[in-house]
Amino acid sequence: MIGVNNMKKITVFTMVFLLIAGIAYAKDYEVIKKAGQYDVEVKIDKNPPVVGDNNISIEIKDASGKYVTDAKVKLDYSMPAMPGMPAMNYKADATMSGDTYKAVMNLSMAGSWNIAVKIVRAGKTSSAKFSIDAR
Ligand SMILES: [Cu+2]
Repeated sequence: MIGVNNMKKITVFTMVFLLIAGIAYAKDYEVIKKAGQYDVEVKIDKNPPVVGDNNISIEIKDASGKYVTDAKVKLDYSMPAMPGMPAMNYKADATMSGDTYKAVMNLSMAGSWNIAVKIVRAGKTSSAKFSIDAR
């Protein structure tokens, strides 16, 4: 028979296990890309990305590894036309927060999306492009 103390131990153990499993599961979706001379690290808080709001954080470093904090950063995200659906194109402006640029990307349907992170700095635009699969 399981006593009250053992029951408590099992409960605590289960809670710790679920917490660790939850943290592992909640790991951000990460993409590392080059945009011209810049190293771009994109994190999406939903993994996999979802239909609806996805919070994106973007870190940009220059060739010497220093954070770039004086750029204008925009997000273009699109889905090419498919049967019964015209091409969809959306834009979002990122805002600065510490060393990170943040934006919210609202995906209107599941499937493959093309994303371009556009970095405008000193009159030049550099882009990092990648695709995601939204669920
Ligand atoms: Cu579509």
